[in-house]
Amino acid sequence: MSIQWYPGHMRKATREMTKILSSVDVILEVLDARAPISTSNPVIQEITQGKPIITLLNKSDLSDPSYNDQWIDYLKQDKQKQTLLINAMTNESCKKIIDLISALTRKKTGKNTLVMVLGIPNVGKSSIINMLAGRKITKTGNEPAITKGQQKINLRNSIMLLDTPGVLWPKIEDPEHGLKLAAIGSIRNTAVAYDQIAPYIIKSLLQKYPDTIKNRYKINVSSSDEYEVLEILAKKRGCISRGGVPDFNKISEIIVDEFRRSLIGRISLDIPK
Ligand SMILES: Nc1nc2c(ncn2[C@@H]2O[C@H](COP(=O)(O)OP(=O)(O)OP(=O)(O)O)[C@@H](O)[C@H]2O)c(=O)[nH]1
Ligand SMILES: [Mg+2]
Repeated sequence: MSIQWYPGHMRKATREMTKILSSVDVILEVLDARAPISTSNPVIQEITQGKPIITLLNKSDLSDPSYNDQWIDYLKQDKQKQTLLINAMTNESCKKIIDLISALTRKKTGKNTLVMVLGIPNVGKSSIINMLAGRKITKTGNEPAITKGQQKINLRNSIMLLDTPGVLWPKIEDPEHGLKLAAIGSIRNTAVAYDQIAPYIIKSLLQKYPDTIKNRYKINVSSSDEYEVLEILAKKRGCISRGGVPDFNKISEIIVDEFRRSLIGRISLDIPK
């Protein structure tokens, strides 16, 4: 089952990004540090070729710290791009980002530097703009498609930032890829339901982070079957429908929410080879 969530505004946004690209000086490509490969949009890769690109691995406070540096090393193999690991909820990385932008545009004189911020939905593009501006200037929110159109923000140091709506591509062929994007909140819940995402999260935890389930939910997991574990969790959390059957929708919503808020632990879904 491939996943399709490509509403009209994304098609329009991709067209508008392509149109303005010739006047863009630097691209800030935002990826989610929990899934740096899966959050990289092949269409964006294609249209931005030849432009100076700074890749920001955002939400590094949510990803598995033991993989963060490995991902940076891996991404640095691409000599066309500069790469930084960041957390948009703090302003620690502001100076580094501004310095990199300035270094890439040093030769220019007299005119503003236009920096376009690109990425799939919910990776933190608008939050990064607010961090760089030092104030809440663009709308953010923990669901995809918060930003609906381009917005220019003038920083004091002759840098003009361009916020853009998160865009996906017309069809995500690999179902696991789609589930990863849904797990981190980049695909709307109406396109991939909680009771599809939660079994995927549990399966990933059982394979890669088995202790997290034990620690968070205080259960002994002897089963390697994600549905059996979900059933145990439903009972433990009181998610029982009339007639005593486990309410899979309810427990699924809880698991997805706790995963997204990092309550289960700092978990990465793309694992470096
Ligand atoms: N923990 C954590 N949360 C973050 C970080 N960056 C952004 N967020 C949160 O992630 C959610 C999405 O952030 P936005 O800045 O709205 O994301 P966006 O990429 O602009 O999303 P769209 O406009 O919908 O494409 C918000 O709830 C932010 O508070 C981060 O580095 N760490
Ligand atoms: Mg936004």
